[in-house]
Amino acid sequence: MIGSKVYSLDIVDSTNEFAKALLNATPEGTVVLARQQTNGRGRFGKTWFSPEQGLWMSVVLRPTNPALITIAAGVAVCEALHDCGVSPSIKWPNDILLNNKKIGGILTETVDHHVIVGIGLNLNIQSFPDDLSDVASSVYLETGQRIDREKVYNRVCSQLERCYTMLIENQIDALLSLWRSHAMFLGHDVVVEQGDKKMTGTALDISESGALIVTLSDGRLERVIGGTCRLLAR
Ligand code: BT5
Repeated sequence: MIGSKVYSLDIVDSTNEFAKALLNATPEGTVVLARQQTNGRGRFGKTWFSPEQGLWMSVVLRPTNPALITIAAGVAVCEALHDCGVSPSIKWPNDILLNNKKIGGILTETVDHHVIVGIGLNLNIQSFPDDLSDVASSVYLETGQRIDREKVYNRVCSQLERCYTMLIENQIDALLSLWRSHAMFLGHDVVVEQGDKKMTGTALDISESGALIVTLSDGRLERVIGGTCRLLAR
């Protein structure tokens, strides 16, 4: 189902924006794929650097419960790269890291009953702007090997199909187990920021709804939805 209809573009502002314009007229599983984005976006309107040599795609889904879509997509991306010989990790909630550098991200947007899952992966990008070079990298820069974009794309579609099926068939335990197997920071002290709120604690687990469960220093458990998370510097 995923990828049975594909809009394959050379250049677009943002695959998520292109997908939004199609929503009511396209089947579930439609993919928008672009070689380059001129206005790629991250969460909260942040800019996403999207030159050629990356995988920039969006998938239209219509889940009854969209809560775990970002989690399912993160697992799918890790499993897909694993199938291609690369082993990245997930940093809750939506970052894909390799050697502690961000090589990808997921942007999930909901419009009415549609969910657009945007996936960005830095595959063979050879350099990054100065403001990103400390935090971002690509599979090529981290492994020294070029990775086949077509192969990664195909694996992402099949793994997303697999993880989405787990979600709609309510195999949540199995999906969360897979997520845990790729997750970094579990058991570590972290700082979590959610809007104006900043918390320090130990990342304990993920909840059935995709929240990060953090044990605060006074022993209370906090469930964090959205936001960002980083290791506590010692
Ligand atoms: C994300 O946002 O990580 C989600 C990125 C989703 C991009 C895909 S590409 C296909 C689809 N179409 C779109 O327009 N978007 C999706 P967030 O967690 O908010 O991270 C954004 C931050 O990551 C930026 O503020 C930068 O610091 C950093 N960044 C920007 N471009 C990057 C890149 N190519 N690789 C790694 N980090 C980057």
